[in-house]
Order: sequence, then structure tokens, then C-alpha cells
Amino acid sequence: MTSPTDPARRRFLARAALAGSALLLTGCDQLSRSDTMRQLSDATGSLTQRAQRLLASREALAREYSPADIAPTFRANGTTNPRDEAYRRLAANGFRDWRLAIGGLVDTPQTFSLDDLKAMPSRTQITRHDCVEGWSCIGQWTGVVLGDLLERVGVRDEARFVVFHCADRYRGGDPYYESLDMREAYHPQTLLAYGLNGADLPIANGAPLRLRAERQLGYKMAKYVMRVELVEGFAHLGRGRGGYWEDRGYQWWAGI
Ligand SMILES: Nc1nc2c(c(=O)[nH]1)N[C@H]1C(S)=C(S)[C@@H](COP(=O)(O)O)O[C@H]1N2
Ligand SMILES: [Mo]
Repeated sequence: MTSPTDPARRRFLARAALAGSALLLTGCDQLSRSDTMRQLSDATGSLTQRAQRLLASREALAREYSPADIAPTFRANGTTNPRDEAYRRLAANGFRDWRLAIGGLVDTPQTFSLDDLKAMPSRTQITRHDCVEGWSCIGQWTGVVLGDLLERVGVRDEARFVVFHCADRYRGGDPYYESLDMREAYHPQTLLAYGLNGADLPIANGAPLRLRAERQLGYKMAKYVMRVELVEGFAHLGRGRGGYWEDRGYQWWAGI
């Protein structure tokens, strides 16, 4: 055990506080179990502070990195090449016939082509993706701020969640889907992204459009988004827990 006055511990905590994060990772990193445990126990103090800050303000921004931190290739996980027939046809045509549909509890249901989305104001951010399986990766994402799109369609007062319906069935089983609450949906870093590291989003990472919810774990960030639905609750979707992995026991709230 180290004491709070231990100089090495004080230096570690000072560095962690400066960087705004206890786990300093660049590029793609694999955290071994012992590394993770050591860093977590070393950093208990600052992690507690971080949790308090997040609780005090759910509007807090996720850390953004510099171009030098970007991993040479962004790791892909989960579905990396949907086999679904409709998706394959869209991909074969460079997604020219793809449309994002936004409906449910909105004033004006609308569809958007990729060009429509690219013509809207965009945001670019370099962030770290953390997968619950124990890896992380830094990439630069470009896309439409989800809140801007929601403003366009007009969200009705009864809407409490935004659901993302995806093109893929994970391992050929049930369709992948995810959901966010309205505060996370309107967060300034929550994007529907069509670009990764300055190029079109690759199929492996969710082309043509994927969610970025930077304060959440990787499984929340739906790839291959086809339809966005505003709902009061998600009991009628999948097994009723708000997402593919939530239906299989993962936490719905995956804030980090
Ligand atoms: N449609 C869809 N979205 C998905 C998944 C998936 O299998 N299908 N996997 C999730 C998981 S667990 C992670 S970690 C990230 C991986 O994103 P990446 O392939 O860009 O690394 O996508 C998430 N979104
Ligand atoms: Mo993940």
C-alpha cells in the first residue's frame, strides 16, 4: 500500500489530474488485466474526482487528443462486414441509394442521403474509443452533430430516448440496435459520423454512418445506422433492454 503522502503516488495523481484522465493511452492499446488493476488502484483518488465531476455535470466533454495520438489503423470489432442482402446492395453502389430515416416521436419524419448529411455543418474530433473487452483506440471522427439533426426533424415532448437501428445482425442472429437518453443525444460530441481519419468511414468501422457517443463504452456506438427512432421507452424493441448487448446482460448506462 502507498500512503497519500508517498511522492511517487503524488506525482502520479498530479499527472493524472493534469491530463484529465487516469489512464493515459495513445494509439491502440491492449490493457492486460494486471495493468488495468494496478492503474485503477493507483488512481483511485483521481478516478473518484473524475466520477464526481461527471456526476456534477453530465455535459462534461470527453477528452480530445492531438493528431499525433491517432492510431495508424483503427481497430474494428463486432460486425465488420455485414452480410445482409440489402446492405450488400447499398455498399456495392457506394451507398448512393442509402438513406437515413428519422421517425417515431418527431414533428416531421425525414430521410437524408449521405450528401444531405455531408452538406450540413460538421464536427471533427479526435477521441479514444474504449471497448468493454479491454482495448482502446484513438481515431479522428467527422460527422453531423446528432442534436442538429434532431432539431431538423423536431423532437416531440414525449420522446425520452433515441434508438439507432443497424443494418447488421450480429453473427447472423438478432439485429444490432442501441439507444441513448436525450441528454447524451444532445451532447455536443455526440455525432453520426461518416468520416474516420479524414477518409470515408470504412465498412469495418460502420459505413456509411455510425454513432459516436464519446462518453460511453464502445458497444453503445452503433455502426451501420439505417434508422433513428425517437421513443418513450424501448420495451417493444428486441428483448426490451435498449440494445443488442443490453439484451444480453450489459449495462444500459455505459458512461466512462
Ligand atoms: N451495428 C453494430 N454496431 C456495433 C457493433 C456491432 O457488432 N454491430 N459492435 C460494437 C462494439 S462492441 C464496439 S467496441 C464498436 C467497435 O467499433 P469499431 O469496429 O469501429 O472498432 O462498435 C459497436 N457497434
Ligand atoms: Mo466493444
